[in-house]
Amino acid sequence: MHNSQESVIKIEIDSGFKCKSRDSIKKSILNHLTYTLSKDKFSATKLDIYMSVALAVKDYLSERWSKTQRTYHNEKAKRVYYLSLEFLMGKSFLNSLVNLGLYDEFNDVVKELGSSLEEIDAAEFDAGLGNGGLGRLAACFLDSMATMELPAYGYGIRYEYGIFFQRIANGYQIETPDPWLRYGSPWEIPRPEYLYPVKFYGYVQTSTDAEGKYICEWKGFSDVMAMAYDIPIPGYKNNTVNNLRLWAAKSSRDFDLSYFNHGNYEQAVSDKVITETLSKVLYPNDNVFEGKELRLKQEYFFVSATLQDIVRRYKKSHAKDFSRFSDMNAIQLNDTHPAIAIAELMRLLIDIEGLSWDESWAITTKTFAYTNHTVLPEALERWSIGLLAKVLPRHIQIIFEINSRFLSEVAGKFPGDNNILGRMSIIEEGEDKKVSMANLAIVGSHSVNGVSALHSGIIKDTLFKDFYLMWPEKFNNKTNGITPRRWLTVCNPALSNLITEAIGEEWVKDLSRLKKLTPFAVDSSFCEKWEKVKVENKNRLAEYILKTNGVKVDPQSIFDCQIKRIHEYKRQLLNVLHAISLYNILKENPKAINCKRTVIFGGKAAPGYYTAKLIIKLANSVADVINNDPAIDDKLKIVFLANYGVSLAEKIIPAANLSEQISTAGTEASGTGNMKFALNGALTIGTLDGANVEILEEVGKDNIFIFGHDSNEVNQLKSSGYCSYNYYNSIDSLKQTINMISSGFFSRDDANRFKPITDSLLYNDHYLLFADYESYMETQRQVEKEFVDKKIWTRKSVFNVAGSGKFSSDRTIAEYNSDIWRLKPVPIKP
Ligand code: NBX
Ligand code: IMP
Repeated sequence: MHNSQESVIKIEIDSGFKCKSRDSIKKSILNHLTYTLSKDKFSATKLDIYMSVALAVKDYLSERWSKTQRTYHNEKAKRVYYLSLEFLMGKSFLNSLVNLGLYDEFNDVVKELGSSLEEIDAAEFDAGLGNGGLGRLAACFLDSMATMELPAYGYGIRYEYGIFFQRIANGYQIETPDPWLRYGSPWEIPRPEYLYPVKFYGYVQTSTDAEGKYICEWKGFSDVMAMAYDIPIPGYKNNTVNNLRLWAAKSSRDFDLSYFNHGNYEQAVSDKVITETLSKVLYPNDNVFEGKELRLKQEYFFVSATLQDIVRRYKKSHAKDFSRFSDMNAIQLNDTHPAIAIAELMRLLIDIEGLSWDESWAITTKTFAYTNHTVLPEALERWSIGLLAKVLPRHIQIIFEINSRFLSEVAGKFPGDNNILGRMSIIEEGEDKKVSMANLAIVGSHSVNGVSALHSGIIKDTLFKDFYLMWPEKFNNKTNGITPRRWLTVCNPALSNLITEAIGEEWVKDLSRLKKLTPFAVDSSFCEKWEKVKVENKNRLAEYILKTNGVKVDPQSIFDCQIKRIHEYKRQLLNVLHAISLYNILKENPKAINCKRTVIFGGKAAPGYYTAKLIIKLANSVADVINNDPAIDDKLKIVFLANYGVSLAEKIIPAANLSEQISTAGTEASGTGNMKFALNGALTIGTLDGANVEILEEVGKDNIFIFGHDSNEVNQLKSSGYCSYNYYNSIDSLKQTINMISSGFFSRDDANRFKPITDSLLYNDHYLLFADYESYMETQRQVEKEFVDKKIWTRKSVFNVAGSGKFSSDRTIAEYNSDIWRLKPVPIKP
């Protein structure tokens, strides 16, 4: 440690919380403007206003943050650490106000100062430190853990560049960097005193000490420093403020003056730049593994700094007695991205703390729990042995040792079965040997969970079948959830208020109370208000669409939304095929369907994912043709909204009527967008995949549109030699649609542009779009019939909200806690 964490203040500074009066708030904002930013009424920009108001909000967070951390120490609480390479936080301003219970006060003060909460919110950059569902789930979990008063910490990387910005130019995705820290973030607190060295490369030297004990030493390494930045995570209307600690890479040379003094100055500066690239940028892949050295180093960098911090905190109360470590700490691994932590904790306990292998292994397996988020084979992390051995020479030894002990156990359990050893081995044999991080995570954890009932079943029956046979008690399900604060209170205040008027405000902390809305579904004056809220939300989105895309959409049309990462398994293409087929129906007879439709797409494609990018171009090309064809009487519009992320989701979801959740059954682990839509009164059209299955159970079959093959039927189709070409040949409208795409109807300047898409559908169709096409078409016709009857639709909309109670991340976190972590809530006194 280069900078002591020892406090130098000897007086008591806990003087209670700041006054929440409008006067104090105003004073605090003006103080920040005047003293922190040195601005006045002649020079304050929009950014200055945002900064000074945000800093005033942070003052309220800071005092609660300190008190929360002090209380955890004083009460020697058991803690949970949520380790994730991604935290998709979005904006913090409005969410902090709502959680602090200061929304109305700030609203008034800010108006008095000549601004508005909306304007201030617009000046904030999203913290986009994640790709999609997995990263946003981590953010929802932080909110729930703080709301439930659990001593919880998020740990991750402070990427200088988050998920790229997406622009659409000529229908194509263009990526530009996301410099979210360009003007600094008012929410983060740099902590230069929390600074840890992280080692890479080098070799392991073995020896025996005076007592004959075998010693391993990591030598010849180079190191990078990890410096902490903290972000406060407030609970909803309690005094808890938990901590999200993100690590930034700093050159270790910065802390070594002689390097600059005696070395080559230019070399010194360029070395510094190279080491600091470690935390520069988030890898923009979603559900795909890319075996890059820099990514492996990111994973280890944050894991190593985090475990050093956890051990430091533990030792403050337990010194070198590690026997209580797993009683005091739970570590949850968000997928396998941080799974190297299992080898790292073993290394710390054995090489640094001097514990035996067996003691260390018992502590490790009792501490770790692993959450799987995908069954897609291309997403599973499998690091090549050569790379791992080069970057982490000690860890590869530890992994081999874990594996050899584990395989002896397997051999004892399944005598004579040699195949099972190969299937369960952490080391995958082959020309280029690989370390299966999923297998390591399962072996090193006491709990393995999937993220929906269906997905957890698939894990047990197929993906991790052998492990389930060996340790059935390790496996469990934790159906995902979303925080009702951001995904209803903050993003849809009008609906939120209407619900509170009807059933009281307790639903915000106990979402199961939404059940009480059920009788209101038949109350016509309530339903009128409900409809009005939705229409107002749609009007706002229509304005936004006009501004960004120049397309005029009818707020009376059905807002049909598919917003998520672009991926073949999510089948945005099936949605596009439907839009073209619908266009063909309307071309033939504009009166054939008397329901107007606006199809809204949003989503980023990984920059290296060729097919996903071509799908974006296709959606935009189809939109161009259809939106400009007067023959269909404005019955159908298609828009692709650029730069989908948390903030855009908060605009779209409250305005949606129809939620598209149409992945091939068995591929989407859970989905969480599906839950956000239902909570905001949209009806789902979906397959029996992921959490859709549970949404169906909660809202009832009359209030959701289910179509297509279920996961068993998908498996049967695939094993009996699925041939998509037969569907093409026998379904006329499908044939017409595919022929239009392949003949250049949507690409007049290059008839072959979309051939890769049509060829892959005709001759492979890995995700069975053709097999589900007819059922999807029929179900969409049913949707139209029901949408034109406003009364019926609104009733179903209310039933969807009433049935969403299960999908609060508070419920999910309560289950993690009672089944896996077993923490006692620690309330923070005012
Ligand atoms: O995790 C997602 C699943 O696809 C969703 O079904 C699920 O609801 C969600 C939360 O459980 N997975 C996901 O978002 N994965 C990634 O973003 C990802 C990122 C990097 C990577 C692999 C996967 N290397
Ligand atoms: P950490 O949990 O050790 O990382 O410390 C986080 C914060 O908790 C510190 O900044 C202090 O505000 C508080 N804290 C740390 N140590 C103690 C202690 O021994 N008693 C009470 N509060 C503490």
